[in-house]
Amino acid sequence: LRNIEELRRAIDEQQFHLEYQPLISVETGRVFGVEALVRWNHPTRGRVPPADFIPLAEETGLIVSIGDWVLRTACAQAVAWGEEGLRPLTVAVNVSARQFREKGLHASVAAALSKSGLSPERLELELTESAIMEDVPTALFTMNALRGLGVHLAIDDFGTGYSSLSALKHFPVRRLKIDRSFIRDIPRDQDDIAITAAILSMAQKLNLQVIAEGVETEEQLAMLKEMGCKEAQGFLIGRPASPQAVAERLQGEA
Ligand code: G
Ligand code: G
Ligand code: MN
Ligand code: NA
Repeated sequence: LRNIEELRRAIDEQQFHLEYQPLISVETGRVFGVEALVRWNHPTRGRVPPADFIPLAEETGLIVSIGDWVLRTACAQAVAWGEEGLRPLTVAVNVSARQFREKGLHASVAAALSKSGLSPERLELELTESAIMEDVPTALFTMNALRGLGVHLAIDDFGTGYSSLSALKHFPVRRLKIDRSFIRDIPRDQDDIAITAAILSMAQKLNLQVIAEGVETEEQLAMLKEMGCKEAQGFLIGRPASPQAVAERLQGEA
């Protein structure tokens, strides 16, 4: 219970900040976007990993105000980078199952866009497979409404839930993010290679982009490239980093 109070205080006292992890094109190595990841710097406990507070935030509903802050901050940051002269990037924001079910999500996204002035097509919302498969008709309605704002949608942690392939066909998503558990043991694990190949082939037929998450080694990146995976994310490519570090990297790339 003490944790709930601490989480509330963290929101009020703005103890959160965002880091941004690069998303690259495998072919060129160029950064095309970043994923925003929330970080909690607790006044006495130091850095609290998201895995230690996102679940509690979900249970208590506090994720809604945290998520609202994340959306506003990420959109504002994307605009700030532009004002520094960086080329336009996609900014991806995680939306948890609870946030996805809340009626206020659409308004929260719309407000983040209008307050920041970010062009909607630059924002991508990462939805989890389990959140959208829970109630497909409702999910479809919500996703179409979000698309109506002009933002893009991605399915995060893809392969860990049970996507009905027929539902996938109807979802207005642009990108699948292959869960890092399938990438971890590539190129050693033949099953993981087969699963990744199946996702790539299905995505191609459905006209979806695919990004491999959790790429940590050159061998993984080389294998993914050979398999036709066009996008990657992971510690090899870049750790989640401050806005300043992202700006420096992009300036170096330009
Ligand atoms: O950053 P890290 O890999 O430790 O994140 C752990 C988990 O927390 C991941 O599942 C990630 O999606 C989730 N997470 C990180 N930032 C956010 C956020 O801003 N909102 C939500 N809902 N989840 C987040
Ligand atoms: O669930 P989601 O995909 O949003 O989780 C993102 C989390 O994955 C972030 O917390 C980020 O720190 C973590 N992450 C990103 N790249 C890697 C990687 O190469 N290896 C591992 N183990 N974790 C990663
Ligand atoms: Mn994610
Ligand atoms: Na993921």
